[in-house]
Amino acid sequence: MNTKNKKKYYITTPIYYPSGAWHIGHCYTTVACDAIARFKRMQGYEVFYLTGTDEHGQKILKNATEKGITPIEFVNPLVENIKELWSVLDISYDGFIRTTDEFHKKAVQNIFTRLYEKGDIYKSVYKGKYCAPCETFLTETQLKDGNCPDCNREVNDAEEEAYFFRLSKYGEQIKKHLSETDFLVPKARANEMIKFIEAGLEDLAVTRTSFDWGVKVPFDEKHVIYVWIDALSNYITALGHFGKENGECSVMCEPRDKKTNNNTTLHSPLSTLQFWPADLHMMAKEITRFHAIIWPAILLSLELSLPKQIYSHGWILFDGGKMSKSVGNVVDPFILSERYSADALRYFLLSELSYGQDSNYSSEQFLTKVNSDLVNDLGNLTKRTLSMVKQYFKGKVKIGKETEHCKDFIEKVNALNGQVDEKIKDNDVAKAISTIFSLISHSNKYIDLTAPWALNKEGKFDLLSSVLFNLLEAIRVSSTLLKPFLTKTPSRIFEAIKIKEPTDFKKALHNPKGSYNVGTNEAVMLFPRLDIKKELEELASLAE
Ligand code: ME8
Repeated sequence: MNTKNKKKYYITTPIYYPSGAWHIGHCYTTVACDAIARFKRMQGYEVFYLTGTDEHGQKILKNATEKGITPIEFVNPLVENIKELWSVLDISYDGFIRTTDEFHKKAVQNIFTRLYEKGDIYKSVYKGKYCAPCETFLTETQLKDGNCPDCNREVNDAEEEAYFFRLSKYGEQIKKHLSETDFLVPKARANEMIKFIEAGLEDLAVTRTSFDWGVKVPFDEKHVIYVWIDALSNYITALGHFGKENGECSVMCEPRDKKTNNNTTLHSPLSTLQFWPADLHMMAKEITRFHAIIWPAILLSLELSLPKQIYSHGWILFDGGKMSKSVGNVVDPFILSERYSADALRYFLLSELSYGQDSNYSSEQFLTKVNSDLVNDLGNLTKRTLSMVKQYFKGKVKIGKETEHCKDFIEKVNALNGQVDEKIKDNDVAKAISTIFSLISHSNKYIDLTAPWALNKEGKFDLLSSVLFNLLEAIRVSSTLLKPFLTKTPSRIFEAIKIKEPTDFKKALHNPKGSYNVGTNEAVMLFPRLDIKKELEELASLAE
């Protein structure tokens, strides 16, 4: 594939801690980034989508020790499991990085040495507080009511020899960048970060000596590099920066779906370096500070460009992350996708979290959303339209006479692409998908308004053909735009309306069709209607 002249787009999720069972919270960021990555690919960008796992640190060591196994024995099955999860959810990542990858560890050592040689890392004694769950050293001023400002849990006194990174040196520069640009969105989070910097940035302890599950400081091996320098660096080491042979990228996956160009692109090894700076780092709000303050400071010190944007989304809230029997809340993504399909789970996640906001998860909300949007709106529109085209025209319709509301309707269909693109530019996947679904629900209203059955009775076949043609156009355009969000359903719709599945927006959306021949086969059932009461009982038993 010739990728020489394509515009590049680099998007990342956080690298997740393999410390316990994966839940729908982890899926949120990964599915949201996947939708954006697929959207950009369909717009013709050469995309690099990176995800992975953050495997070092005290917490993981503790979990492994408690189980009587080594840390790597502890993380390996969890890493396999998350890859399986991403396969179930059709995540089209181009690279998967593990912080235990040899090339990454070497690159982190090179980064550490570069920072040290620059004079931005120095040795001193760390005295202060440490939050073990967040693996974060904290100063007194950072504590909130004596507790960790991020997780609100208790902190311990700590004192040890450590290397420090001169974070304070970069505070003003980062503050300016946060105030004057859209570097961090939503803006409210940028304002929080500005306040944080104004309260006084202190240098950051970046090594530890009390445990050794981590990357060793190359010139002082009793120190391990504390997790955040190790973890944040993944965004550049994955592309080959600071590697032994600078430019050799070791995390690339083979393209998984060449046919539809839907998944990954095979990037030539040296070209991956050029994906930096990232276009978008996405994460939830609790780790915004690390991405919006510490990471830029490291990059400034390394004299690399800053990422173009950081989007910090809200949380899916559920009973402390646990499945709850009393309300039947299942947060295990494997169970939900197996029972209701990966597309149902993708749809729910993508549409549920409003831009930057939190949202409570409940099984009831999930099931209700599937029934109302996927079964009623999308499923019914496809089924009703196809059965009318078959009944009235033996499957064949073409563009014809237009009434005033036909014109309005087609204008709406034609405007959809631009509207969805605007939302994606804002990283607002929920608005993007709801914009598509509002056309779908509007199409159902258009059926009621134009009453094709009456047109048939009155013998207005030209108009009837036109109405049904317009509906097929709405289905075709909305399914094309839905492809980045739902990965299986649009293919089934294209099969049902008998057109070739589009692989890029430009060709598909700028070439309106003049006619359809959908054949006379039985209509497809996209999503079966759920009996909510029964499903809640089933889920309650699965949540045990
Ligand atoms: O913080 N709602 O890893 P982590 C929404 N290793 N998003 C959620 C979520 C929820 N309930 N739960 C998890 C780490 N997430 C570090 C990151 S990056 C250099 C290092 C998502 O396993 C969300 O993206 O705790 C959140 O920021 C991330 O998982 C935290 O993952």
